[in-house]
Amino acid sequence: LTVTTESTEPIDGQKPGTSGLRKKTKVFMGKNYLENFVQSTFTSLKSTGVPIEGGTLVVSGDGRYYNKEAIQVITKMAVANGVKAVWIGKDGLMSTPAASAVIRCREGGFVPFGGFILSASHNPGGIDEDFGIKFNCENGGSAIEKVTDLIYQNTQSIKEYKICKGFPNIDISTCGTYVVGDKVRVDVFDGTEDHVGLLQKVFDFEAIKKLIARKDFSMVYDSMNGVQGPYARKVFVDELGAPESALMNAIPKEDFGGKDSPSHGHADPNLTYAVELVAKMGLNKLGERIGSGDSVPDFGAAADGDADRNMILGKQWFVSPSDSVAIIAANISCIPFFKDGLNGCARSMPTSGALDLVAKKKKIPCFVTPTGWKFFGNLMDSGDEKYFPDTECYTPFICGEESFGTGGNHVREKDGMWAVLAWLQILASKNKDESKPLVTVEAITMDHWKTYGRNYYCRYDYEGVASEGANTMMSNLKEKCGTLKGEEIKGMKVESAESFEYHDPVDKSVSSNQGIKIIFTDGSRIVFRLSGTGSAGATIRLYLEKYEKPSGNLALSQFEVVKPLAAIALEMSDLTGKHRKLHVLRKP
Ligand code: VG1
Ligand code: CO
Repeated sequence: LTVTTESTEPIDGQKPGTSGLRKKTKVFMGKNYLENFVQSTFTSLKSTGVPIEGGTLVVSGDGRYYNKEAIQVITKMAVANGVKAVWIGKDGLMSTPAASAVIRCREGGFVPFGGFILSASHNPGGIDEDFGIKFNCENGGSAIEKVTDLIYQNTQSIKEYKICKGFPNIDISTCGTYVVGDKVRVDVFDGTEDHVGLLQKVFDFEAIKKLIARKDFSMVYDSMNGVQGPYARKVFVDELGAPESALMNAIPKEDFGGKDSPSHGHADPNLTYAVELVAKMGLNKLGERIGSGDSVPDFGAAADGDADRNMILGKQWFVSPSDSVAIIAANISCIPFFKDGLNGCARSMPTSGALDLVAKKKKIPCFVTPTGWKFFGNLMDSGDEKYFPDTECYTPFICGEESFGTGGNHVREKDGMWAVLAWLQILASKNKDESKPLVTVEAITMDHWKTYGRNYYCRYDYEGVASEGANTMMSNLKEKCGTLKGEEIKGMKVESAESFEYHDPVDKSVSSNQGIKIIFTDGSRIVFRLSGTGSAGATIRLYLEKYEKPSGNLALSQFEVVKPLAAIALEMSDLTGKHRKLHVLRKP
């Protein structure tokens, strides 16, 4: 196993965003692009004392184009950097939450120091689309900013990388253990094992099985041709007894079905892209009912490309992600893992305040973090004496984001399958008696609103904006914040305006410039922020929210309700309708 040291030069723009480094696939395929990032990661880890030499590394991805090739390159570089064991999912596949589960709990005689997840999540895949890579640490969570900043620094000064060119390509289509040369060991295994095993400990599968067996209950699950297919088959069909026909698009594809598929290759579980599922559930793209609903299943759900996102639907009913996490929190004792309740919960800042209301009633803290799952990790690790000896423990813990991400502390990533099982478990617990009519997803949502009120919510995405213009807009808004307080705009008075800054209560780190947050005296809210997951240009996200109390009108169109806020937001920011794309809509 001869190690070669190849010379290289820094490549611009290798700064990880909200969730890793994402670029056009061809950029990743360019000379040294992947190699520079991987070497910079190893160098950073070594400099902070992570035991790479002799260590175990997990490498897998969501199966998009270039996944398999990248795995071979990373394996050869890992070995050259001293790694002694590499763990790879069969066919190179592992969903993002599954990779987190493998890093945290797989029993293979070694404890991995982390893993590379190859994914650009919901972004389309293919040679002309997107590829991505991120490093997850020993806790199974995406590297925190301190680490990604260091990796970025190293990409700017890199001069060489190490690779074992002679290391054989591993046959990742066959499970097995490959021992190469001086006792380097590569394990290829079924990437669903650990994750599904863990979920069986979190949920009561028998109870869910009984729900699925009810004659008056039917469900469908859309894997959107992403990595979730094999997991969906194992969980819903093999374990829970759902018919094969409950599975949609369950075969992972390198392009997630491509441009000509109903989703246009966007494995993104929302009303816009999960076209087939949404139609099957008797809804249109705006979340409005179409047709009589007669043959519509009682439950529908979908995952994104790397299966960390989820969408929850009932019969002709859409559950917004912000509501979903709140409803799960309100019903948390239905789930065995949380039978003793929660110690804390969290949401990203742009996510609606529905969860806060539940937390208040439960008298537990609700943390508000910047966008991106990595900020939840410290909160979930807070009880870990090894890292945070003097911190209050916030686990058991759940958290969510408005962008269809929900999860708990069983792993350190959002978990699309977890969210679906959480809903099924809640449904199962409310539907134990088969002689009574089914308590539906809609009824559970309505009940929730009648108890807590409804946070009408809408998000607009302005895609393909020039970066410079977007940055100027954000800095103008930041400047305006200083004088907005007390001002009246279109009949609404500003209560506060600020650029969101997060102070991590566990490691005390500070993250600034996480979005502009404007709150009005009636509690309504406008948030602006720049996306950190794009592969080119900029995307501005605008989030609007208006709260209605339990006794108020809970059955309006959220689009109509937030319209006045949209008008104010446009006036403040000089955004025009030109790039606007409606992202999330819901209508009862
Ligand atoms: C988006 C979402 C964010 C999510 C991130 C990663 O980030 O808004 O909530 O955590 O994607 O999700 P941004 O910076 O583009 O707004 V995934 O499923 O793409 O890993
Ligand atoms: Co994802």
